[in-house]
Amino acid sequence: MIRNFVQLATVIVFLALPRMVFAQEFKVGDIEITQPYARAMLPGAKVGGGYLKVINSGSADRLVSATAERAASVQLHEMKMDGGIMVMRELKTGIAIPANAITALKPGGYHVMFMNVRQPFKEGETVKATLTFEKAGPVDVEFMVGPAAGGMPKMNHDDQTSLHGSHADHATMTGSDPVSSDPQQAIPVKLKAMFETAGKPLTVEPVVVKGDWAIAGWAQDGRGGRALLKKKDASWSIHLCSGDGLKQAQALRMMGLSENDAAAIAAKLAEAEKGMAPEKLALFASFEGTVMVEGDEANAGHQHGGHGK
Ligand SMILES: [Cu+2]
Repeated sequence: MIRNFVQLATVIVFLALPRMVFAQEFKVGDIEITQPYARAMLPGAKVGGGYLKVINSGSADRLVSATAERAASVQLHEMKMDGGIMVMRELKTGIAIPANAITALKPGGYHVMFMNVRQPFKEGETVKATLTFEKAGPVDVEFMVGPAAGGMPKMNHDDQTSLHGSHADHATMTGSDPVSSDPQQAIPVKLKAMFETAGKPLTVEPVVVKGDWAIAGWAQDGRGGRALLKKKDASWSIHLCSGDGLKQAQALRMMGLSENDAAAIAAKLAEAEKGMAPEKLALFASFEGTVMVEGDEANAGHQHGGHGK
């Protein structure tokens, strides 16, 4: 109930103030680009996601490519479930832009991927890019950089997807199952319920907890990473997936932990991983970038398999 109310309130505020929140609108032919935003990147991160809406009031078109000065290349990506694992793949032929429709590039779906970024995007920055449509041609846009933990710049809650009532991503990822009070049990159970499939067992260890936050290492099918979890209403949900970024207190602070919690959980993690096999730690480190999974601040976007290399 409270959650719905908060969402409703957010939607009303959003509808009332769209131009104040997002002054940027970019046009080419019958195509209008609104609300381009990117997520702040963690120190050392090389890839970053970009999101926007394409409002096409003309005939069908196709977003075929993108470039940005800040990135060696920009790819068009899609996130999709594949054999029970959420994976990201490049769309070499671009993204179809249907006639007279709004196409959203958003966490958990189509997005722009900035590759080999030299200077990680910082919150508050603007990232210039050029999007090229097959028919309408090129258009220069500016992505506003929002918080590393996800969500649009200058907005505290939810983003535009709630306007379309599309919480499908959330629905599949967010469980309200009752959970054992012991996080050492509850967290592996939760992760396995979400990601384990018949041929692909998931191992979860170590799990370290500080207050309402936890970090869990995971490995599956030759891949791995670390997940940051948050306890809400007595249930743990994945806040985001990352690699070595979750080892650093400073990075954890950027993800919303207090200074104390960040320092304490980073220390616990270092202690817990001390005796682990180097191959396992290398798997954790192999997860590139940071991907939001659940949360009120942003829609579910997930890349459990790590960025394909
Ligand atoms: Cu991607």
